[in-house]
Amino acid sequence: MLVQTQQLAFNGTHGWGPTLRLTLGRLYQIDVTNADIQEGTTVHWHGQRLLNASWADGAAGLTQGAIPPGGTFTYRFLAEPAGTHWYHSHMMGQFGDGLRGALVVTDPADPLKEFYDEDQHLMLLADVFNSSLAQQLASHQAGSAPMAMCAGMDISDAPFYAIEINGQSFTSTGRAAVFTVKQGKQYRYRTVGGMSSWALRVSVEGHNITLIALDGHPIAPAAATAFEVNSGERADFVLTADQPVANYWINVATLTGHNSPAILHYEGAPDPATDPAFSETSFTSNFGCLDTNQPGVVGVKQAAALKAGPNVPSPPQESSRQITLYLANAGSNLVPASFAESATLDSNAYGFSASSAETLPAAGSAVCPEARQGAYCWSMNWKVFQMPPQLPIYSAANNGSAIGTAADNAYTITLKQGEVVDLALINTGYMVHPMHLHGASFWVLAAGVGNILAPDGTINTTAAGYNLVDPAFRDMISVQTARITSDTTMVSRNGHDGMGTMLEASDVAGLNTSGTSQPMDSGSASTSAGGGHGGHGGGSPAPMQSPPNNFVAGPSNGGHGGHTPMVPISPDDLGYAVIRFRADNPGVWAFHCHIDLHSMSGMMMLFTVAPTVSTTNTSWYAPAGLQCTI
Ligand SMILES: [Cu+2]
Repeated sequence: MLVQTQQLAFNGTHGWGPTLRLTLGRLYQIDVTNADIQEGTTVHWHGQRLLNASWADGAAGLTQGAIPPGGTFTYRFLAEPAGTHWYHSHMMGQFGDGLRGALVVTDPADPLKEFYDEDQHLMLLADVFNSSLAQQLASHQAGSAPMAMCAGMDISDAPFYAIEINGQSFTSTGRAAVFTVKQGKQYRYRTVGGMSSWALRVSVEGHNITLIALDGHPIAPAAATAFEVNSGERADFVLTADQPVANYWINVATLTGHNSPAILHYEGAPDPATDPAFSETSFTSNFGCLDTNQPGVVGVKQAAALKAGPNVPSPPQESSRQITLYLANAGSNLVPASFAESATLDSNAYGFSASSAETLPAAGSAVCPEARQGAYCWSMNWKVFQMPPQLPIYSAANNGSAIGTAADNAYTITLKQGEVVDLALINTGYMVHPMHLHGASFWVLAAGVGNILAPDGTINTTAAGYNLVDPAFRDMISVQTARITSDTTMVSRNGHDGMGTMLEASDVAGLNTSGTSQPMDSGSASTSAGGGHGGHGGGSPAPMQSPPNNFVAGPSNGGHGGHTPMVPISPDDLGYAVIRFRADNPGVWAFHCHIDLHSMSGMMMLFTVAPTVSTTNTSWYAPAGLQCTI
C-alpha cells in the first residue's frame, strides 16, 4: 500500500530545510516567506535566547500573528547561545508535517574543540507519518487513535510509520543515510531530535560514544553505549573511528524497538549502496521493547546524573520563587483530591510580592474545554491552554503592559524581571513529557521518581541528588513517568494516558519524498516555507514486522463521554524534575511539551517577564506592524 501525504517544506526540500550555520554573537536577519500555506505559518528559533527580541520568537498567536500566504516576516536576533539548535514552525502541527531545519551556532573559541577532529556530521532525526498531525489529533479527539506502548513504560500516542535520518530511511525513501568516517579520527555528531512524537534511542554498532553537549550546552563528557533523544532535544556526541574498516549499523529505534537505521561507513569499506549486508532486508527491524535503564544508556532516567561541561555558568544559589506544575492528562482524569487539597503551587520569597496565586481547579473538576470533554486533552495543573484572543505582547502602544491574557484561558504566570524561578515539574501519568522553555536556558537541579515536595508544598531541596554545584544547563527537560507498579495497572486504565490498540503492521506504508537538502552558510538567509505536494511513494512498502513478545496491547480508548478516574498514585511514585532559570529576558515566553499532539491539545503555558519600563530602551517592544492577522 502506498500512501500519499502532503508534506510541508522549507525551500522545497524534503526532510529538513537548509542548515543555518550562524556565528556566535553576530546579529542575523532571516526573511521567511510563506509561499502557499493557507493557514499561515511562523518560524521558531529553538534554543536561541532572543535577548530583548521576544517578538522574533515565532510562537504563532503568542508573539506574532501567522504569516499569511504570500507574506514575508523578517526575524532579527543575536545568535546565542552557541551549539546545536534548530528552527521549526510554531503553528500547530506544522513542524511534525515537515517544517524543520537545523541551526548551528558556532563559537570560534569552542570549549569542546579538544574532544574532536571533525565537525561535519549532522544527524537530523524525524518521525514521519502517513497522516498529518492535524489528522492524528482529530483521530485522538474522536477517541479512535491507535497507540503503542511497552509493558512498564509508555511510549507514544502517535502512529508509527518511519524514522528518517537526514530525510532518509529504508521505509520511506528506500535508502538509509550514510555517514562516512576515516579510520583513526574523532567526529563530532550533532543530533537534533526533530520528532514530533516518538522518543528514540541511538547507538552505533561496535562503537561506544561520548556525549559532550545537550541542547547546545556543554556537559561533562559522558560515555554511553546508547542515548535517548526526545522531541526537541539535541545531543552532541563524539564517535572515535577506532574499529576495523567496514560498514556498521547506526541503530535509531523507537523505545518500542522499531529500528530505522543509518549506516556508518569507513573510507575503504564496500559501498553500502551495493553491500548486501547493509540492504533494506538485512537489518534488525524490531528489537522489541527497549530497556532504557540498562547500564550505558543515557536518557530520561539518567538526566540528573549529567553535569555541566566547560564554560557553563553556575546556577544562582537561591531562587526567589517556586512554582509547581503538574503535568496532567486532563482528558481522561479529573483533578485528584489528593493534589488539589494539599498543593502550594506558588511561593514567593526575597522581596518579590506574590503576583499571582496559583491554584488547581476544584477537586473532581472536568477541565477539558466543552467540545473535548472526555477526549484528548493535556494540561499543566489541569489548566488546558487555549490561544489568547489577542497577542499577549508587551508593546510601546500599551506602555509596556502585557495584553490579551487576563480574561481568557491562556494559562499565564507573570514574572518580574530579575526573578530566579524554580519550577517543580511533576509527572502524574505514564508518558514522558519533553518540556521546552522559550527565551532562557535552565539548570536541571533534580530529576527522578518520588515525592520532590516537602509537606508544606515547597520543593524539598534536601532530596538525594539535588545539584546546585554543577547541574547541566539545557532548554529541554524530559520529565519521566510516574512509577508503574505492574502491567495490570496499565491495562486496567482507560483514557489516553498510555492506552490504546497496538499498531498493526498494515498501518505502515510508503510516503512521498523529493528533493535534497542544501547547506547554506551566510550571515543573511532567505527561507521560504511551502507545501510540497505528495508525490509517489518512494521505495518499497515497509517490511512486515512482528510484534515482539513483550509488546502489550491496551484496550482501545473509550474516548467519548466519561472521565475515567485517575488510578491512585502515591506521591512517592510521581516522576519529577526541578529546573531553575533567571527571568532576565523581558517578553512573552512559551513553556510547553514538545510532543506536538500534547502542546496542540493544551500542555502549554506562558511566562511573561514584565520589562522594567524605560523611556529610552524599547528594543524589547514589538516592531510596528508586527501583528499580522491571527
Ligand atoms: Cu507531552
